[in-house]
Amino acid sequence: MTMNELAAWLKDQQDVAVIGHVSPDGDAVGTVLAVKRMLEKLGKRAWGVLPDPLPRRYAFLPGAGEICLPENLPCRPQCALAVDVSDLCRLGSARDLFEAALHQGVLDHHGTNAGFGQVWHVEGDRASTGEMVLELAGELGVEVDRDMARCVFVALCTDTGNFNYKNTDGRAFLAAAACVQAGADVEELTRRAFRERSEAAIRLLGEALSHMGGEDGIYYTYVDDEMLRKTGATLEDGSRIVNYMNEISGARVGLYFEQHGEDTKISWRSAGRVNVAAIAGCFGGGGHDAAAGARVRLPMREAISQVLQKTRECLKGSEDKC
Ligand SMILES: [Mn+2]
Repeated sequence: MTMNELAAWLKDQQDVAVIGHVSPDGDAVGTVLAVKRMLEKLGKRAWGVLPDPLPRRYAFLPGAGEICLPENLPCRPQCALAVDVSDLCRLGSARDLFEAALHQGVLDHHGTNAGFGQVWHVEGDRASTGEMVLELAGELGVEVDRDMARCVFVALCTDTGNFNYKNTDGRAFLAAAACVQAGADVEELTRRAFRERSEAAIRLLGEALSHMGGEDGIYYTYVDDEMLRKTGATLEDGSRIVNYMNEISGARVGLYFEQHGEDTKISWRSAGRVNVAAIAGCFGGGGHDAAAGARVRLPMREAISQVLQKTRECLKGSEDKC
């Protein structure tokens, strides 16, 4: 359905759980918060729900303290709206909540989103869900206040790589301008959400960089339990290390591996032409052309070896096509 129809559908709802995706990023958190606030302004009851704990770096955003895990919701809202969620699996532990809702809607920008729930508005060519949420506000007739603008600005920054990625088009900048005009404080928001790190996080970065490997345009590094113990850092502190692998001259794909008990979590970043979502898909994951992830039930060493091999094969394949 169109944005206008989704807005009309939302206006008919009374109580809404606004749900983001597993491993929530700034686009998920920012849009959950902004949409929740919009619905409240319309006199509805709304809850912000994330299937995984809120990353600390977004805890300063207005309303973040009220976000809850599905199991902590005080009631079962009749309506569930998934934002920035590309498919049912990405709802993780919030999937039951979504599926049990009488009314189920989706607002998203992932090209791979084929639609789920009962109603959806998906625009695969939009850089972020944040951008779409500004339009939703317009359709709902809600004025974007400073708190919403701050949340949406962080959403825009996250999915455009602070307006660096290829998806950064004129619409992304127009959305950013609207946020700034509505009071988004660029320096403070970007510092707190993206630049500030704990000392332990910087030490962890040092550990990871000293263990990097790679050749032929594929660079990788990893974080294991031993590094976390040594530095006192948490896995969350490693979330941006992958970008360094992608900044190496000549890099085509940057990779980052994390140990999660028996699982290994993998992050891909593409420096340009390579569609890493397709590679992540081979391991049951997904994402965008330039940034993707997957989680596999393999020890890290084995995961690194399999993923490097597959990534090499895919690069070879994409060269053949060029
Ligand atoms: Mn997004």
